[in-house]
Amino acid sequence: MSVIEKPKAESALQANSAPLKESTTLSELYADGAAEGDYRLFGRVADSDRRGFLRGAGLGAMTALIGANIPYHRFMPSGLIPVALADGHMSLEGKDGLTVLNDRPINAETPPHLLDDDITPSERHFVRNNGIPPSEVNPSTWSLKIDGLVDNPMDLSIEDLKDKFKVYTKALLIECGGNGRAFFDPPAKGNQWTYGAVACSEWTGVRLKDVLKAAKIKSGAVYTAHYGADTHLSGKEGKLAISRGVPISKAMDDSILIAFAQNGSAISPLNGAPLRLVVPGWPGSCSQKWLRRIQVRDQVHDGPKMTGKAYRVPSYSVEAGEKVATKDFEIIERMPVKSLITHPRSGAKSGESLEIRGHAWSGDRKVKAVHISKDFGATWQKARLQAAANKGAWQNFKAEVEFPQSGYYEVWSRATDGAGESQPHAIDWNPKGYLNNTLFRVAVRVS
Ligand SMILES: Nc1nc2c(c(=O)[nH]1)N[C@H]1C(S)=C(S)[C@@H](COP(=O)(O)O)O[C@H]1N2
Ligand SMILES: [Mo]
Repeated sequence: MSVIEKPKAESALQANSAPLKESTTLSELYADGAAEGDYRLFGRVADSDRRGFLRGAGLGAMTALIGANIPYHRFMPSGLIPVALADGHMSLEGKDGLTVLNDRPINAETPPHLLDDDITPSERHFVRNNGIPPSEVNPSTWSLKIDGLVDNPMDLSIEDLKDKFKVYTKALLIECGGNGRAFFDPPAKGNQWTYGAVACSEWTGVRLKDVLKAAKIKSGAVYTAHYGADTHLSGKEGKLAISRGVPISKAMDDSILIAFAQNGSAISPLNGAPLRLVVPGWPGSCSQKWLRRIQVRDQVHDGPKMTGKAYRVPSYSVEAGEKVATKDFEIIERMPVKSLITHPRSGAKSGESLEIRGHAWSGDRKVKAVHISKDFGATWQKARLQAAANKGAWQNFKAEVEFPQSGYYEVWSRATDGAGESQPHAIDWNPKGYLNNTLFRVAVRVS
């Protein structure tokens, strides 16, 4: 195989070699052609020994994008767009039917009708990546470090976790703090999640609480700090994509797992294999994937995406579009009460009666009732609401709706939690588009 030519426009690319913007998508990178795209994305990391093939960090990034090793990578020409990624049609390894919002890093949500199962299959669990996932993970050599403000720091293999601690399997909900961001006006920057940055898989692992107890937390401990094995989009050594934590009191919650299995099998690579945290009901960002280290701190964590405006909202309600000083932001803790209709899908045709199905949740709280309306909120009927499979899981609901005549209807769902909070018709705008829990609507055509 011959060495691939340098891209025609290389001098221009070099002249213009500002660091890649985090928001640049694959399709944008490849807009000028394969060689140019590859050079932009992988070229600078492979530059030192640039023989026209992918290697090193460039290869790692490519492997992560495809979600599999590339056995013949040494023959893979630089400038070749893997057909798996070609034409902007991203087929995500191990995922089924997800809508890709951003391909660099990979972010994909699940259409509501594909979330109909009580337990979300791994192929349908959304993906939210802030950086580049590790390209090689080996569960048998993986280790988790527990350190910081503890008397008994530990390095634990996955086998150690299984041997030393009680293993639990729980259905646990993960929802991204930015789920629903697409509906903010003026728009908020970031992934334009609609409804599907939420899932409830069954996770198997050990309780964070038990592990922290074994590490013997010292007095004065305030917060955890979570670290994963993914790398920053810039490729800079030691630069973290995201590192968040929770207050120690929250870390002691029975429901939080350090998980090594998802739905009875290995964790999906894009969902953090081989080890991740699952902190149900709090912003998904607390649930560190590819988990390598948990540090106990004597102050609130200040890692990437803990400070500034990330996963924070103004501490008072603001006008749409208003500028808010950074000091007026506070960390998001529990996610608000919410419901999702998973059957029928919006736009469905129906006869005179229709079964409505969905899920409802409210971070750290029970949902007390779900109400359904077929008349734009004029009247509401109570849905049959199940208890959660366990604390930290969503609750399923069903309702039978009768339509008086043919025509266009909207079916709305509104959950109310144990503290009496209900989903609102509209929520206060916030600069980064977090916590959108407005009531859920599907369109139904009755004929
Ligand atoms: N290491 C690591 N952990 C991470 C992230 C990440 O980018 N890197 N993203 C977080 C965010 S913002 C969310 S919403 C959840 C999403 O989990 P999922 O991708 O398994 O759906 O993972 C969290 N854990
Ligand atoms: Mo998130």
